[in-house]
Amino acid sequence: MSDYVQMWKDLGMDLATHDQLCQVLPTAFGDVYLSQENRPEAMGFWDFVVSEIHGIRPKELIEAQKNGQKVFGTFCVYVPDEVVIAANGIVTGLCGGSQFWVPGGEKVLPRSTCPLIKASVGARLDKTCPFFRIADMYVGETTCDGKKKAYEILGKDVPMYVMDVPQMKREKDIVKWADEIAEFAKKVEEFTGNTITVEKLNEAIKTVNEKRKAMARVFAATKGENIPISGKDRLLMTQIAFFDDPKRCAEMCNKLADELEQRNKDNVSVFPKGTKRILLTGTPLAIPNWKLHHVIETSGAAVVCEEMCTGTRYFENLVDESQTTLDGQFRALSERYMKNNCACFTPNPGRIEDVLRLAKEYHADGVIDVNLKFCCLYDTERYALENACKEAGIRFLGLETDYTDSDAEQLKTRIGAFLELMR
Ligand code: BJ8
Repeated sequence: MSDYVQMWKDLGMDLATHDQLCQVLPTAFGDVYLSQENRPEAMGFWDFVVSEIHGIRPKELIEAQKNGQKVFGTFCVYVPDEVVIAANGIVTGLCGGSQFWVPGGEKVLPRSTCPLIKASVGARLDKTCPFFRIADMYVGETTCDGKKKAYEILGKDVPMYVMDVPQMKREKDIVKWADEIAEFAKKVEEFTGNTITVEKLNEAIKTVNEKRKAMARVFAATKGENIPISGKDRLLMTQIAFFDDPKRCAEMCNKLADELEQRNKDNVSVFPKGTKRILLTGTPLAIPNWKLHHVIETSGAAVVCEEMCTGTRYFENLVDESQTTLDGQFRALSERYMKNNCACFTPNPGRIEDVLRLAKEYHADGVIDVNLKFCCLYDTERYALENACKEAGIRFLGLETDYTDSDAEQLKTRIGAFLELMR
């Protein structure tokens, strides 16, 4: 990535500290990803993107900015990309998934904050992530308390817009979220200088729907007995989807799906027959958090699906494309986004229904619920989820972890014992 040094300098990054990150990432990626056998050829695209993670896409974004486009950084799957795209803006995910950034976050946040928030704040304050430097505006949301307060710190030296996410799902909440989306659209118009028309928003809705459909095809490939792709590889595809151009993302995911569907026809599996199938649920796994998938898949099981924001919550449910007024489109967006079942809602029976449904669809032998330390929302929801799984006769394991490797051995032992029970 040395070709990008000047670009990083121009972005005001801390090059010495950033170098340390650049040194560890290839080894971590090699150990976790390149050690796998018989990977789908189409994964070459995502391997390349990771090898240039702080170079190739940032360069594209900077070029787009030179051509007058604005970049919006987001932290949650409730923020509707469609609105930004309709105003000729670009969306990039900003959630931090590395322990490297956590100490920087701990300088200003309580230690008892979830690692995702600490890493995101650390990445910004330590000046070691180009995406945080490039974004012209950050878009936050009122989901959990930790994020809400962190946005006050993050918004100190960059324009910050916070969307007020309802905490319940009554009709009046859907109306409220549609209003909130309409207000966000006004802000985006003002910031980009571009008007959002019905036609442009409809085109953006179709673009994002196509991306969702393509990702859904990749996921669907592991519903059958044959497992043509590892959970690790599918997770990487999902993680990169938050950063990539949506049209290219759809194209590459469709290409991967074609290969996986052919592999299924030819019975090409990346796991031996009879490998135990795990449905993972819980808090999101932002790049480069591959720890749990790695432990599970090197313990003799396969992750066949993720009920997570870095999983099915990101692409399930399409936005209605038939609306002919902006109000109708905002309502359609609200309805789709409010189908997302984050633990910040109360009550949140939809997530439990999703987990039970997905366990069936993907023929899971067991559910592992993973919680990032100090996320009390998902931690508390575990009680109801575990009971529902037990009632449905689904084996359940609850785990809590962070971004460090200090609990890797303990995780291996607990996951190993869980798999042993299944056998
Ligand atoms: S829709 S899961 S992306 S809020 S893990 S920061 S909730 S303390 S990331 Fe999330 Fe949107 Fe919900 Fe998804 Fe807070 Fe919990 Fe940390 Fe979390």
